[in-house]
Amino acid sequence: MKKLLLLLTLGLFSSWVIGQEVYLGAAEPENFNGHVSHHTSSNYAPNLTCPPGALDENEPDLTTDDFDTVNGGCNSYPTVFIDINIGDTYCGRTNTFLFNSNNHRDTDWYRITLTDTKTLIWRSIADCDIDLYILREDGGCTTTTLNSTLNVPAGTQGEVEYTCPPGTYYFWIGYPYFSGLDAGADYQVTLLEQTSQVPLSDWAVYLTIGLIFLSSIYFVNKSIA
Ligand SMILES: [Ca+2]
Repeated sequence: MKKLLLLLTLGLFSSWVIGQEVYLGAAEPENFNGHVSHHTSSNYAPNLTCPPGALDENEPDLTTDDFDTVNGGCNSYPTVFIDINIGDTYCGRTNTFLFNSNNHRDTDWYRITLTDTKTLIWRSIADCDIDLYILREDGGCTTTTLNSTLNVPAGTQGEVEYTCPPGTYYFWIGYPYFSGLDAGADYQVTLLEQTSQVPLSDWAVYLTIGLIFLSSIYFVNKSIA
């Protein structure tokens, strides 16, 4: 019964996202034509080490017929997310596995609720190719994809950015394919806020220009008097 509910959830979710021309699902879709052999280039040696202060995703690699009970987001039943804060870095893993003899991938969903508008950056580097998405939650698992970057190569930093009004947002990371990564790979992902504060050095320039301008007016007036 539990598996049936999960499959129903996956089926509903998959058909919705295919209609949106993005695919966030864990199960390999029937029409998937990605290049499975395109994953981690042969000369790339996994080398990520988790930086000090980073948080642990705490999800073991999924194996045959496993449920994602940590952060499978809308691919899990019931849905489950990791609530992330701005400035957090998570060290995690992603992999591929079989579920009901079908190809599946681990998808990791992080969530934040904003009370004011912020420009957020979803940045990652991984020991395998990855996809990144920023999604707006429009009610449960009805979502709108706001930005994405696909097939970020292993060992390369990728990021997506979006100016988010108040609301709830999902930040998605996962392997672009559904097989070929059963041994799993490490990733690091960070949620950052883009600030537009004027650097201190720029203020010094503006102040100098202002003083020159005021001095000019003073001396012009003095010479006329
Ligand atoms: Ca994971």
